[in-house]
Amino acid sequence: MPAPSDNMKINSDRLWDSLMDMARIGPGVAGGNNRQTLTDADGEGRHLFQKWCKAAGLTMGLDSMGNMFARREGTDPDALPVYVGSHLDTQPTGGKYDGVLGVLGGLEIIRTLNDLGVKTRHPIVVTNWTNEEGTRFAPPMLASGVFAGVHEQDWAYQRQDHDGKSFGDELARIGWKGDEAVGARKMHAMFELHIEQGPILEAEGKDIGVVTHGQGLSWTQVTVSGKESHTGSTPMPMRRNAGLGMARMLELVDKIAWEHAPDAVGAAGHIDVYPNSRNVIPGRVVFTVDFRSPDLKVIEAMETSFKAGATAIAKDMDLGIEMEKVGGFDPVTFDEGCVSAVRNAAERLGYSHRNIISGAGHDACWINRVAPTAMVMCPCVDGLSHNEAEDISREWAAAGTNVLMHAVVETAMIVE
Ligand code: HGY
Ligand code: MN
Ligand code: MN
Repeated sequence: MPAPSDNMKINSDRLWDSLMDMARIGPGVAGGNNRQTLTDADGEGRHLFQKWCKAAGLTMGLDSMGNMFARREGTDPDALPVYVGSHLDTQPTGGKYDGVLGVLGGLEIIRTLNDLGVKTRHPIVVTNWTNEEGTRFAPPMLASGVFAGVHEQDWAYQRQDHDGKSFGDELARIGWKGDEAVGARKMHAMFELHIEQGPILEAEGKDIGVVTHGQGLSWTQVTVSGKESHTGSTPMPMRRNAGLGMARMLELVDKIAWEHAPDAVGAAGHIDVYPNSRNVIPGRVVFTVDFRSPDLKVIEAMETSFKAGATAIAKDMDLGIEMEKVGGFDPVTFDEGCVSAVRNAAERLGYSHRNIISGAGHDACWINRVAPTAMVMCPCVDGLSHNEAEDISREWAAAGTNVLMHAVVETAMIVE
């Protein structure tokens, strides 16, 4: 079967216009997006994506986790489809490209193949995975995790947000709970295009990241309990300050990550303080420790070190402590064949490229368990993401989508 010719390119203006149109839904306060999963804005974004898919002649499937599957027929109806996609949900201070580029890049492939009248043997399915971010309902990549058999659907449905609303109820409320059994679909392969969300590609002047691996992640939710009391009239020796305990534990997280440099990272992005009143010593704090590394042993060592250190801090300060693992996945090695398809595409198209390990988690990390999977990355400005100032150039978006298209079409096999 012929490889795509090197002059087969996407319509970069059309891609950019679609990115900007989607960015108008669930706007943030500083030029980015706040289109959190299963909110009305997420529902609106889904409707827009569905409208575009219909206009491109695709048939839409929807499973019981709200995953969307827009299918373009191949010449062989029995051939397993090649999937391409990412996520439309964003962080509360999200950018316009995290996840969205991968979904709309997949749609742009379809639009281009339609323009060129190109047929493929395998069907191609553009996918929007529900709740990749895990910010409203932990853990991240929740729906692709259920699809890959990592999480049970009933457990996922019961995940609650900060206001006690459940995933299952919210999915039904926005009207995107499908009848299709999640995970029933079989894939020939899956490709995901994503911005790097780190500084390497831009710093090295590389157009494309050929993602060979994804680093692993561990999320531990920590609840520290002390005693609310007056910040003015309570003598220092009588205080049981949960906020101070947390501060010492966050110092410990940072210290542990540095001890495992250069590849390990650690922080806490989620912090709740109760009662969070200016003149009350915090009686309870809840925070989530996020450790990551390409090496599973390092992740486990960081978890063990933190647990021991945090327990000692709590004991020393007469505080209560509970720790619960609320998210995690092992480091991932992507499929050699799919990774080569990405690398060959970058070479055929003349883009500079380098192998890279993904610092962030992605739906592809779970789907890699059930189908040959690989990722394409493009640079982002200053490596910034999960910030409304997240930015990419049109050229980077086009390069990433062209490579994605060539990898997908080569795998789906062009039919003359
Ligand atoms: O947390 C992550 O790595 C992803 O952005 N959800
Ligand atoms: Mn993402
Ligand atoms: Mn993200």
